[in-house]
Amino acid sequence: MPKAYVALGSNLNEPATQVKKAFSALDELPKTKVIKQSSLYKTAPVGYGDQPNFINAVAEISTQLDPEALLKNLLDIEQAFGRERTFANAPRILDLDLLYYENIVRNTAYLTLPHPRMHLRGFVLLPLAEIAPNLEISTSGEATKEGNHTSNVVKLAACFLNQGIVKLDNQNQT
Ligand code: PH2
Ligand code: MG
Ligand code: MG
Repeated sequence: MPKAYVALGSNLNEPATQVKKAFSALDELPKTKVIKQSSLYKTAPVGYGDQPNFINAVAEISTQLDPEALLKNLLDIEQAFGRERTFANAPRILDLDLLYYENIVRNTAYLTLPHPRMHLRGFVLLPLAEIAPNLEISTSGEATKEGNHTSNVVKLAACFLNQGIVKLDNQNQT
């Protein structure tokens, strides 16, 4: 079955609880199973800084949904959790971003694959490196035929150590 990676993020209404519930919601999607889940990470907000810290994590799933159907299902889960869309990078109950789906490249208005900014985000790279250390990801923004540079996710994650990202252990999951 095709393999995909999904980034989870929350910084409202007990974020750790939201992210744990979201792993279960992913596992309950049709034709989809969660294969691996990263630890939870407490992360400082990136972009719009005046908001609470986030809990971030990454899931590896296997799915028979095509990428567009999977994205639609992720957006439906966000809605079911009560996500309200106000402004870009606003605080949120749940954000589910489709990072990577097999080796599929998409550049449509609805979906860009691989996710064009994941190589710039420590809150994605550290949990991703934990569960998929051998993954090579595009670092050229958009994966085009020419100039598609890739780099190993562990090497990329190393650039973001000591930047306000704390891996939570099993005793300390908030
Ligand atoms: N998501 C954003 C913008 N900034 N910062 C952190 N720490 N975690 C996120 O999930 C996050 C963010 C846009 O989706
Ligand atoms: Mg996001
Ligand atoms: Mg999103």
